[in-house]
Amino acid sequence: MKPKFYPEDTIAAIATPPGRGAIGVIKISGDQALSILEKIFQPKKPKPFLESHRFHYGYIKDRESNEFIDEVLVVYMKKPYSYTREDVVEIHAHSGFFNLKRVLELVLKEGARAAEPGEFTFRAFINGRIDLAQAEAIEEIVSAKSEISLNLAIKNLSGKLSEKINLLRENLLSILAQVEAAIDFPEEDIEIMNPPELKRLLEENIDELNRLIENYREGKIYREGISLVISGKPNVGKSSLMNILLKEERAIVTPIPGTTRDFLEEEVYIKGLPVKLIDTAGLRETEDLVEKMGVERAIEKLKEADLVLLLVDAGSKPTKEDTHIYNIIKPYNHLIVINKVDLSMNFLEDWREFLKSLNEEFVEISVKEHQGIDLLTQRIFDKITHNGIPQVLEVVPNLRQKIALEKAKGHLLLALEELKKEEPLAEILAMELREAFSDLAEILGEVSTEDVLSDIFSRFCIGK
Ligand SMILES: Nc1nc2c(ncn2[C@@H]2O[C@H](COP(=O)(O)OP(=O)(O)OP(=O)(O)O)[C@@H](O)[C@H]2O)c(=O)[nH]1
Ligand SMILES: [Mg+2]
Repeated sequence: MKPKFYPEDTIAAIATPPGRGAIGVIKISGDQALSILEKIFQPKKPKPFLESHRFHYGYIKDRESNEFIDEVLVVYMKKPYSYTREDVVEIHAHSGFFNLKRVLELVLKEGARAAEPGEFTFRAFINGRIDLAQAEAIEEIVSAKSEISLNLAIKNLSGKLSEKINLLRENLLSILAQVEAAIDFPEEDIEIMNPPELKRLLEENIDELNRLIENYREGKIYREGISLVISGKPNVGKSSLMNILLKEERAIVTPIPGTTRDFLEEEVYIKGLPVKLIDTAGLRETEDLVEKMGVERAIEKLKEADLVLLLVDAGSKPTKEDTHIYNIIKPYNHLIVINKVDLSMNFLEDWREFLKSLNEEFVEISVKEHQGIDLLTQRIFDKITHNGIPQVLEVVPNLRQKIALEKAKGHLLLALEELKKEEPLAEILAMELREAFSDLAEILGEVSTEDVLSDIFSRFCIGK
């Protein structure tokens, strides 16, 4: 949507997703919300007025045709105690796209305008009920891909990130106050500024910014998930592993090497992490045109992997070919998995030695006997989250916020540079501090451009 605010418009939309369901909600916000409702709603028990924040039972009727439209519950939320801080009405109707569309059309006929995506939340932001970081948190709640990312978004909605940013801004303001005092008294500027003390304060705040930026990296894993590529020679059990991780027979498994030709992608959760699992064609030199293309694609897929599982077969000795494949995988974040340890004729010792000589850690499993799979998922989790402990992340910025944090950090680093000079200039320090301050303000939406707002709110669905 264009992030323009048309406060005179009363807006309306279907707020529930399309498809079969028990109820569907139509939301109206703006000055005319109540009067529109009064035109189309007939309470079962007529009342002199519709009490705010109470459900009322009755019927939606078209006053022109006197047509009965639906049996509903309605709630009116008098401003400012509503989502948008405007008068808001919700009509809880029977679900079903055509029914909801009919009620919405009636609402529009009586004077509302169809809302743009995110326009309700945009109003909540413009009317000062939430800041920009909280508006983004609402979108993140709606689109959360894992419970952990949902929890993070809820924390941000409750204002955790905003609090942190405000604290940082207060810190910067008090540093700025010192520097500005020095500008006012140029004779004693160095004493007033107390460079070692300023340096300490700046470093403290840079550390804090670094922590937040680092949290972004961790949070991203939960927010967007990771992609896990299963790679290795033909017939080592890649598709079998894919199936066992998915807990369904998704990929075709046969004893014939070269079974999987194209890659297969499926979503699964590993310890709460959203994971895109990718099974690929076995890597080998081949004359078969289709298989050759599959192998090329398998190698191509490595590039998008957050983690590559290199699967090897305990049933055969490590060979030159294995070294060759290992060298292909090596540059990527990888974990080596020895499969088929159940085979009585196995070369497990050779593999252990081979991998130890390469200084590689590995996990031993048998897909067939369901052995070592829990350990494997744990190791996958550890590899992805680095420290392996499911961190209790308090405050996690999103990409836009992280970029603003990095910009702020950049200015503080420049201020630090200036401080290290023999005669640091208070004017330069003040300028960098102000820049950093305004980068932080951007996070909360106090100085956002139309483009930024447009980008954020266009990600919302209609009705939110
Ligand atoms: N003994 C034993 N056999 C296994 C194990 N895992 C897989 N297999 C067998 O190994 C054969 C190949 O398995 P797949 O999963 O198709 O192997 P793949 O790596 O996907 O093979 P391609 O798609 O040809 O590259 C099948 O006969 C599986 O039943 C295991 O842990 N132990
Ligand atoms: Mg396969």
